[in-house]
Amino acid sequence: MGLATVAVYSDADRAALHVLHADEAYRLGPAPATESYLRGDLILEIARRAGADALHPGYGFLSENADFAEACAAAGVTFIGPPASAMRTMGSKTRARQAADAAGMPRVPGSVTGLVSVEDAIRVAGEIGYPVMLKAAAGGGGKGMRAVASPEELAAAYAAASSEAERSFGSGEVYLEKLIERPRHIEIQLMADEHGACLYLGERECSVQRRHQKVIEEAPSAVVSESLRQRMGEAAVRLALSAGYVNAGTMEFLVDAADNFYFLEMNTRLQVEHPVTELVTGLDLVHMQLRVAMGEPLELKQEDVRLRGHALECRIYAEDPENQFFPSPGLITRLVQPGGPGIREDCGVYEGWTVPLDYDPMLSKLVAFGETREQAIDRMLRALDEYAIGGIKTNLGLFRRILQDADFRAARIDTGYLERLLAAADQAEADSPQETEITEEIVAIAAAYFAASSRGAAAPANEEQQSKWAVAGRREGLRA
Ligand code: MV4
Repeated sequence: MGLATVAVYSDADRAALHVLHADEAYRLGPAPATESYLRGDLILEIARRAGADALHPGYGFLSENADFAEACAAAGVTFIGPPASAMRTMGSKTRARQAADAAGMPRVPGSVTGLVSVEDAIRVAGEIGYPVMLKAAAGGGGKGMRAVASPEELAAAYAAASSEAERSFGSGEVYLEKLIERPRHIEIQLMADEHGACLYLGERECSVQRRHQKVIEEAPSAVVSESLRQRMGEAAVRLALSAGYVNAGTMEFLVDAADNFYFLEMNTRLQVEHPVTELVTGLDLVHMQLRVAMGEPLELKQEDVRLRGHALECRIYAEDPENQFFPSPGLITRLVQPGGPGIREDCGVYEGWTVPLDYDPMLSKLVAFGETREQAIDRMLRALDEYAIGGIKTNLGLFRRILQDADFRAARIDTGYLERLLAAADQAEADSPQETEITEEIVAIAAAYFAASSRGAAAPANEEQQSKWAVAGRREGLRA
């Protein structure tokens, strides 16, 4: 588009990759986000100094902050995102549930206003039936959430959820939902313009997660039929239009074993996992966001949106899988990045960069595309083999385990899948601990083996292939 870019950075990010890429960069303040990336006033002061026409809020930080969107408008800077009013409607889960009802969108049974007392909670839970889930109206991402199996547990859970919500979000408002067992987490990507058009751009399967952090996302979902996609997509478009939504957004759903779908909440920003949607739709979502923000109408019609192939994203983090996925920031001493057919890497780091401990330690998003889910998985495994990150601990090894797991390959996944896989691995380790000491002798044997195997043919994946190549090689050798 030929647009110049202006980056902002905190002291911890002085040499971050986004700063090196931008045309200009300005310091915000010290590392803590409250003194830098959450300072809307400083950000808008820089926008004014730099002469920026528009601002992309990215993910996290102020990206879903309606007051900030309004402050941008007041400063004459176009906020690349939805109107503040739509952000406010969706920011309150109870208001979003009321909007869902008004738009005929299926949602999880339960209350659509905050609970006023324990007695109120007991009454509502009795109506919808146990087990139930208490949730924070201002929440999202699992904070202030409590599953409750019986009326006896409800009073304590209500007090705990409400005080956690108060501490985390400054509002103790909680509401009740029926608990959906072993759900899948599936979300619909939307893009709306200022002229009343709204498209659904297919779904993403986000069930592979740990502690409410997504680990692998894919598009399309292996279990969503064309008919389910259309029903979810059309319901999502109806709700978005009724909320006055504009720009990119995502509606999250729980889908149960019988393919019932229930609206959960809406994310009023572009999401980390948007590349998998880009690969299967062939669309550039950020480009569309910019054009929509310039007031242009969407050129596409819904029937022009076609899904092709399959895409997966692995979220690569600086964390230690051997130590409860504890963050592992530090100096990246070596970085070998994969490439080739069907591989896209959206990376935020470089060799020689020190991953700061101040923020979420996501390093990179490795994305694989294939004509089929199986090809996308195999390409991802090949890319993971090529990938090397030195100096820090990463979760790269975890993806190999998941992508080789029979349940994952058969798409038998729900939101509890990864936690079960990790628990099974921990159990196997406890049953037969692998604590072989790496002695000098073992190192010598490994070195000798490596030298011997790399002199001959490298061990190929399958023996039949090996013999064919070996035969061809011997024939060439004899000819020479
Ligand atoms: C639920 C649920 C089951 N029943 N609501 C977790 C985060 C928040 N956004 C919604 N979450 C859930 N809500 C009802 N009524 C199960 C979850 C849930 C979950 C949802 C999406 C992705 C991963 C999850 C992991 C555990 C629980």
